[in-house]
Amino acid sequence: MSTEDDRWFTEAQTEGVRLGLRLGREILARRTPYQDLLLAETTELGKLLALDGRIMLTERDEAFYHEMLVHPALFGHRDPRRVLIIGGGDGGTLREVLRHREVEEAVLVEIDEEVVQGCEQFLESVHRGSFHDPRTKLVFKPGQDFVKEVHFKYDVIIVDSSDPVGPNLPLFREAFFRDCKKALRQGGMFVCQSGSPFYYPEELEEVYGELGKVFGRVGVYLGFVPTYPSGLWSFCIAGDGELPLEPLREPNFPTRYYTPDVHRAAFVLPRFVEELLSK
Ligand code: SPD
Repeated sequence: MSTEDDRWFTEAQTEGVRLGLRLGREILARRTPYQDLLLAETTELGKLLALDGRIMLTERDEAFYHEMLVHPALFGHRDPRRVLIIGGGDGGTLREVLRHREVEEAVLVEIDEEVVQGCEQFLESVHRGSFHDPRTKLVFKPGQDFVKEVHFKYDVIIVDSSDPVGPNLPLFREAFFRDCKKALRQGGMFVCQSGSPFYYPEELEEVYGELGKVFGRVGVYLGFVPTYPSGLWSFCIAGDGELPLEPLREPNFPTRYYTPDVHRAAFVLPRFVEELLSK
């Protein structure tokens, strides 16, 4: 941050690379029981949500991320009625899930109630009322505890977490993936964000490897999120049946990034990503 009228939010994307967003009005800045929460206006990208100094979303590009986290699994599943979301307290993933008319129930499990409260109040453009949809159930507890104890089964489990550091690490480990597999119905799919293959190839490699110990099939696909490190973003999708390389339905709602062709193309990987997955 610099002077009063020239304040910047700077994320250290690596030890030697930073991304800076010029800020306008600060909306909310507080320490919750779990993390530092910041909501602020930026001068070019709309509102910013950052947790522990990491960009979770900006209004300008959040749809790119949320659509790509949700739609390959939901359009690739034959009948996605019950969906479990771990994390995603801003409501963007929930919003995209609820756009699928097949979905009868969406359970969102978020560790930090203050994230949901802050986003509900100040990020209407992101959640669009999804917290109050009659199909939504909100649970506040660590995702790993929820899946360990849950008796219901889901068609799709989506992990919308922050990066695999500190308190988020359990959400990227084999034990958690095993509990998720138990919580999936037959034909179910698991999907998570798996970081920047450019700056953090070892994170993707690790998640891919851990998922491979648990699920019969694991796939990787890519999207573009300009405010995440390097912009090129990876997702891992896993299950015991066919991977959803082809969408089974077309969107009957407007999207900003996802199309059926983008869905197919996202699974085509550049050489450096193929190579790191074949190690
Ligand atoms: N490097 C940041 C990755 C964050 C991924 N999840 C963001 C949550 C938005 N719903």
